[in-house]
Amino acid sequence: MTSRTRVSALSALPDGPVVVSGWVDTVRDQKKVQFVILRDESGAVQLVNPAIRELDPEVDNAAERLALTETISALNAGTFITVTGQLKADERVKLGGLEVKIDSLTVVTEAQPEPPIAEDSSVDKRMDWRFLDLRRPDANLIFRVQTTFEHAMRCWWVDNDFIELHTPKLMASASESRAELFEMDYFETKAYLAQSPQFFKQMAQPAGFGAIFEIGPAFRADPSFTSRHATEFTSVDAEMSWVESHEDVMAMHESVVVAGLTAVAEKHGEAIQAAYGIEVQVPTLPFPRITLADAHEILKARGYTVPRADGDLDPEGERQLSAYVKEELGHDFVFVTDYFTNIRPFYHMRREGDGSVTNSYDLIYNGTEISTGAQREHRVDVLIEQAKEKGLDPEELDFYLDFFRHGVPPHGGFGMGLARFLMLLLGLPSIRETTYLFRGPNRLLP
Ligand code: AMO
Repeated sequence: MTSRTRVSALSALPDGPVVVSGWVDTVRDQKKVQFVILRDESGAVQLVNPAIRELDPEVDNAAERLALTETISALNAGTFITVTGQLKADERVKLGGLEVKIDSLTVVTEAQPEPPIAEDSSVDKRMDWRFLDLRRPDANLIFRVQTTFEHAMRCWWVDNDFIELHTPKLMASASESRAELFEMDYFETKAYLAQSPQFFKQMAQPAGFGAIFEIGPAFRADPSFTSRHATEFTSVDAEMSWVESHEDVMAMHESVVVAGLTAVAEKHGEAIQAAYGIEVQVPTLPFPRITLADAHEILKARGYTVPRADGDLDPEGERQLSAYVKEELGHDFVFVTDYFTNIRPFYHMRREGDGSVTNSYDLIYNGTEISTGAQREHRVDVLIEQAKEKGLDPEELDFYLDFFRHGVPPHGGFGMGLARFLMLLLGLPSIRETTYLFRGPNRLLP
């Protein structure tokens, strides 16, 4: 490792010699002076070189200085360089109030002269050249925010005695439904990519783990081209024993979200404001709760009738309901509870005394669904009936049903899309921006 100083650390140093490394952002090549803006993962700094344009015998080290001037003139944006120079604080320098006067410059790897993307390139073009797109400081920030958010959620769970799991993504059966299922050859048989860790996170309950979480990949063969769907996404999941209803799951869920957002606001609030013009709001507890039936009434009163015959909220319904909650309750989040049985999977527990609704919820954030959660049905005979009713073959589910045949506590949990959360937090138009490498029906590269 060279003893380079990260750009963000320069301001704490006294004037004097430094080594900085990064890529060339821009070059201003004036006759008498050259300026290079150098970027690294932590920020940008101005480098300066008093240029000489010919061999002048009056000047010390004229040959070296002429060579340096010519090297700088030939630098392409994107070229990675290492510079040794003299750091000097100077209030007049707009960029950070300091600059580095170059003593020597090494071209480490050269970039081609024409960058393949510009700031106004289409999102698809930018995704083709994602590694260059990610050099934008505001793109870099997204993944710093993601790191902080995940870390804070993980800390919350660890502090509350949850066990972290890594469940397999190769499965012998569908985990959510036969729809949107990736099938693949697996030696003499077929395998399926996990649509969620649903079955295996539930398995931790009869395993006696008490409470678990997982942050990992999930796959959906979803052919749609919306701003919120990917064929591979990172799913944030939790599951815990001894819940009395979905209410206990929501209480855990909202605490985890608040822990994540508190850390993001503290660490990145200013940077997010500067990059995206958004003030990170740490939501108050508890989040509002509205039943799905009431949500329909609220929307109707606003002049919007949900078009879906099955009663599920469509994207416009979610937006309108969020707008209502924001106006009336000043909250960015809303739990929509008591989903109708016909639009929920077989493993959701139905309401005692009213089989038409489930002990379940969706969490909506700034107008879009980010999560589904529920209390699970843990009585095996009821579970088998519900599976049959949903057109599933209990024999295919036998390995899962076994989890409920040898003692299991009542339990519940949720799944939450990480990229969706970040998109809604930062007010970005698509999860393509908040996924490191997006995967969609026509994107497998890079
Ligand atoms: P669900 O299918 O609603 O529930 O998924 C949970 C959350 O995962 C995210 N998500 C997606 N993100 C990007 N692209 C997709 N194609 C995609 N599909 C889902 C969303 C969604 O709200 N097992 C249940 C959860 C549970 O009950 O614990 C499940 O997977 O943010």
